[in-house]
Amino acid sequence: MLIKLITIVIALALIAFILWWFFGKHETAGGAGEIVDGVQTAQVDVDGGYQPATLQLKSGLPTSLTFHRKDPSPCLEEVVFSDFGIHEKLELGGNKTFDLGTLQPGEYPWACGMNMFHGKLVVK
Ligand SMILES: [Cu+2]
Repeated sequence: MLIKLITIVIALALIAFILWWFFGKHETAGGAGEIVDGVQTAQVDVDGGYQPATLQLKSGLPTSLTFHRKDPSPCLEEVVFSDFGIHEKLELGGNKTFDLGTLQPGEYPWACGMNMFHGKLVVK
């Protein structure tokens, strides 16, 4: 009787965990910029998507964003950042730095060349 009860409890816990794993909101905190001598810099690793996919930045500072591509898939070889007129190829294993100027508050999305992977800057 007790064994049965324990089994049911474990089964329910397992189901709850599976549901959480697949459907729960895994809130990724996102990355932040680094401010050195009044210039804000941030880096995004391109590796099976964008890490971090959300960057929290401050407005009113000259900002540069670097993409570091680790992923060989052709899907991620281009980055499109329409708010800044950017549509560039990323070299595998290389860094590409974009000068974004001084940012205004808002959200600025970017995507891969096929619009399958997405990331965004959240500027406050
Ligand atoms: Cu793509």
